[in-house]
Amino acid sequence: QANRELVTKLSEKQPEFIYEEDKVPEFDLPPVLESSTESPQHWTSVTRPKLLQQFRDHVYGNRPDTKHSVSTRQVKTVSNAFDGKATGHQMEMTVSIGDRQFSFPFVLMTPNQSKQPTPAVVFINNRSQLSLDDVVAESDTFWPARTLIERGYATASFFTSDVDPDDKDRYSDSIRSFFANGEFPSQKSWGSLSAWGWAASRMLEQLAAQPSVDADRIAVVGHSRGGKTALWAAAEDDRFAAVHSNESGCGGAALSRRQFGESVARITRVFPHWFCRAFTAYSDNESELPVDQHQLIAILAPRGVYISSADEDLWADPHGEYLALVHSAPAFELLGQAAITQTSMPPIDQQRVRGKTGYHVRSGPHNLTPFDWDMFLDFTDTLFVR
Ligand code: GTR
Repeated sequence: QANRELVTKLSEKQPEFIYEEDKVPEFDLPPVLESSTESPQHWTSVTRPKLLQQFRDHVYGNRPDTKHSVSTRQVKTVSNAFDGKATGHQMEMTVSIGDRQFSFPFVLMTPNQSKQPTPAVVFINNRSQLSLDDVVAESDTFWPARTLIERGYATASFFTSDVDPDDKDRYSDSIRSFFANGEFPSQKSWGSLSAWGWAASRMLEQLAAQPSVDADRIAVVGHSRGGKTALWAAAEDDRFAAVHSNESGCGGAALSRRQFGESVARITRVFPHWFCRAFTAYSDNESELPVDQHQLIAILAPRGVYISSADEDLWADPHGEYLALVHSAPAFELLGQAAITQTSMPPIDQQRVRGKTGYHVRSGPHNLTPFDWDMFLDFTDTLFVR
């Protein structure tokens, strides 16, 4: 589907990366199910936990099991945000281990006039720190809090770098360093994506604790590095009922073995802090990876998974993102759910939904737009309808 001119331009500018389908190497994908006669019980108790552990050990890292406690403080409340439709809270979360503490801000918005408990969205904001005042002033469409409220969703969000600085040279300021008491991460310990996913789970708990929120209908949404995080957050935490991973590319929804656009070698060189150190071993060696990203989506079954791409965002490999979703289908089907299985991509700007999975490729560049949000909320509305 990709626009020819763009492919030529990118291929000339960055000849070391693959931007053309016929340059994609041949590969075999590791299977989602261990056998064609696998039972749902076997998947849930054996195959899925094994895959999850492989993703921890080889891609995203293992979270610490250090005993800790979490508390929150209300910094400011606005009870009539969005023409009286929402109450907003500027919050601060503090994680304590012994007498050491780590704090970060977050914002929580709940609809004012909901008769029944509402669904909710955790948004992983990788772009900027937004204060409650920013959110109420609607200065940003990246996290369209008003739209979410008007569509009947509560929502909470934090800025990734407030939890784990998005900078390979700032480990000492991260929650990972805090948990490790300053010790350098081992080969298999968590990277920033997992730390951000951990924070997404804390947001889920804050939303679930609101009397107006239905804890069984909480989704997690992220764009790009935030989209990689959203998938991993939901893999680690099955309390998330749905995921939207927008243009997440390499280390997100895109199949690593295709090496299309961003590769494992490039991502681990430029963003080594995102993954566990062991992932670097698969640079230019993708066929040795014990897993690929379709299995990450499979781990999320039978929950709702929505993947989206942008047609000019070849760096994130739209086709590879779509194929990963299609190849995750056996897990959904085993668990009695329908999922997208069609191998050809849907037309640009048209949503495809089948059962528990959904997809669109939007026209235009890498971004999370109101269109992407609308498509995702249309999808979750089908899942969350009561
Ligand atoms: C790019 C990176 C991608 C993607 C993107 C983003 O520089 O190569 O993996 O995460 O940033 O987060 O916008």
